[in-house]
Amino acid sequence: MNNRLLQGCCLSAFVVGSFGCKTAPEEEKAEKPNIIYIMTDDHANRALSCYGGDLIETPNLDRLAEEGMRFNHSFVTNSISAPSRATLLTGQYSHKNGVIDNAKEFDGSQMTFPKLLRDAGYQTAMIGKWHLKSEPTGFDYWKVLPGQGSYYNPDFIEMGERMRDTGYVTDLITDEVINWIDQAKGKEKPFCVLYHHKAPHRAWWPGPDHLNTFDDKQFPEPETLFDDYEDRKAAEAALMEIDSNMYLSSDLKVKPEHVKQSGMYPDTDNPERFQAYQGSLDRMTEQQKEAWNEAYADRQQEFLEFDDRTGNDFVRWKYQQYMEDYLRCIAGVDDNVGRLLDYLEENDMKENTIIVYTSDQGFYLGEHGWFDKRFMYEESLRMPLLVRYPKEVEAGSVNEDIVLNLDFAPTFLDYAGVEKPEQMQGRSLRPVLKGETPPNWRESMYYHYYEYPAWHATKRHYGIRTDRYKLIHFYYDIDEWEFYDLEEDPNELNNEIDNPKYEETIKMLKKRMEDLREKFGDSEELSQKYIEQWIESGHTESQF
Ligand code: SGN
Ligand code: CA
Repeated sequence: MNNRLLQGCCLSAFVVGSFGCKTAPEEEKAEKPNIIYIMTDDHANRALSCYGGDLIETPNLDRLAEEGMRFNHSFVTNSISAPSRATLLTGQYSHKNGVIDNAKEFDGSQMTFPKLLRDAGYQTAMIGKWHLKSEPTGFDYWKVLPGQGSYYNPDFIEMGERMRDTGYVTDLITDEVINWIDQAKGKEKPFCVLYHHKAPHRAWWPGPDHLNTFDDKQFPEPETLFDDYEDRKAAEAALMEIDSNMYLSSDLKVKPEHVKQSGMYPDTDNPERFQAYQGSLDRMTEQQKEAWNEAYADRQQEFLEFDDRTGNDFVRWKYQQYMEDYLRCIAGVDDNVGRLLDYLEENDMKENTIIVYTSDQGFYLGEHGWFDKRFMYEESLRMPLLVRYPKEVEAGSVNEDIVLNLDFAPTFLDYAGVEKPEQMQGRSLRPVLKGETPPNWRESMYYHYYEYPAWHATKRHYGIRTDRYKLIHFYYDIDEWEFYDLEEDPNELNNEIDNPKYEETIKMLKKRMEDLREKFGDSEELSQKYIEQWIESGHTESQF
């Protein structure tokens, strides 16, 4: 037995409260790293400069990439919020942890990594967007947004008690995280905090510090802004187009009276949306509102003066406003992550703290003409993933392995010296982070999305992705297969499912996908069961 293994044994012996070789608490603290897991909501890779995006500079997130590892093939297994969060906690696919869609409640009695870390002597906290309906379990401290939360002066639930804080959500969540770490750092035990932002989730309301950021910027348009969805029936049926599914009021911040004045009401907006817009404004203090109205005055003018609000130029204008707001929210995240990084440096905590930066899934920034996520196409499948841990991760390294949100739980347990429970379906990234990817690392990933009919009308589908190919099956009220050669067609515009050239590859992928379904315990029967449950609970229509 080598030294590391021996150490591991001692640690787990101590952890389970056994006898034999006990480690002193101070020693244990020195050995076990602190863990800070940062997750934003809907942050697309293209909106980080370290991923080569040309939309925004993110100097603080880039610091993590420069001082740690950047992953280029980090994927979500079900591209939507609550399922992604349940997978993070359990290390299991949605059909195993039960949260297959945003409507499901997380069963908090399940095994989760925070519970296991706590048992292993960690102090644990969960701060920010939770979105799992049931109360958080496994945390010494939690303070979460109810549901999706609000951007301005948000309500929080702190250990069961509801309150309203004054300020901007990204700043407030960061304050709480720094405060919690500040008291946790003096204790004997290492800590793990889940630091979950609401930003940059729809409806993209930027904070007071960034109301005028990008005022003069013209954002480059994605090549596929005017996609015609040829040979892609599910894409065609989706309701997430900037053109026809983005609201002037609540999404684009055009005042309801101006929408009415333009003659575009009631065709393109509705009273609920007006209310949503007004509701967000009503949360603001007088001072916040004044700053907001001043910053958004120009947009009202531009809108009212727009010549033809029916053509492609108007879609382009909407895209520009969308990018302004979305990226302003990201700028707020970047500042706040910077604040946390500075705090860690000032407090000598950089070396012994693992920091992970990721998002609950990716997002469309105009690709295919869209906003939102859900599809297994690249922009929403991919998540940013940056990991800094100076002790084991080479600064400035870049990784191309396929890694999944299933892997976080096993990774954190590995660092804490806790054995991975059998039911966890991911793998520890620790060797990958060390630059020693095991030879039997996964060569493909399995995906399954369920929430339909529902928001944005994204049909149910499952699929497989390798480093080069992607095969997707859309089912339920459709039976469509899609196949993409990502090397030839990175924008996924050419569905090659009927191209004889790929016949063998497609056959091989179908087989591999069946193997993965079996390995992970997914099946047709389960898909059917979930459809029945969904319809029974009254979800029969889609909205946007
Ligand atoms: C809200 C949004 C949707 C979004 C879902 C899920 N509508 O319902 O656009 O797809 O959240 O997002 S909104 O008008 O209320 O903003 S998720 O990230 O939480 O899954
Ligand atoms: Ca999300």
